[in-house]
Amino acid sequence: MSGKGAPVLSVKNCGDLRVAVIAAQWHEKIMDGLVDGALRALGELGIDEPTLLRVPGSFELPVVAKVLAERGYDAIVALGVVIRGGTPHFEYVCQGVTQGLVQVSIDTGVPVGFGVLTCDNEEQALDRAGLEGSNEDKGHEAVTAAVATATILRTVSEPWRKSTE
Ligand code: DLZ
Repeated sequence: MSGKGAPVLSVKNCGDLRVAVIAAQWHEKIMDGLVDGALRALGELGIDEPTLLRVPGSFELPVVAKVLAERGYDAIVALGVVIRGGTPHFEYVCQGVTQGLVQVSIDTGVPVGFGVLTCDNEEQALDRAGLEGSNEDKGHEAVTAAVATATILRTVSEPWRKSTE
């Protein structure tokens, strides 16, 4: 999947949203880039006190996302890096985390930003990690998408609010 065609999102009036970032711990350098990008995006949006939780691996992201969504967070951002190995384990972890996070967002109505890199090798992941020399910044992107979606959902329940002005 190419990063070409990504929208430039304008997100306003979101400084009061409660946002949690959950980050796996495998592949430390790449994860550091994703977490930095996510926190930078939150700062740019005026969300100054996000919750940041670390879980062991990407497979553990959905259960924590579910509990946080049920505790009243307006948006959750899940960050992880899964790199293909020589066994089918990669497919099981990717499928579990992806379906788990989709299920959390649909079941709870809380948007979950998908910042989980699923790559064939470390080079691909580094290119998406928001590090110096990376072409993409998926932690930043996942925050912006989740918060944008939360503001849209808020205009549904509070129609007098505008999400982009
Ligand atoms: C076991 C495992 C493997 C092989 N690879 C990764 C990976 O590339 N990225 C990641 O986030 N987690 C990996 N894990 C750990 C699983 O996500 C999970 O933490 C363990 O299977 C324990 O439930």
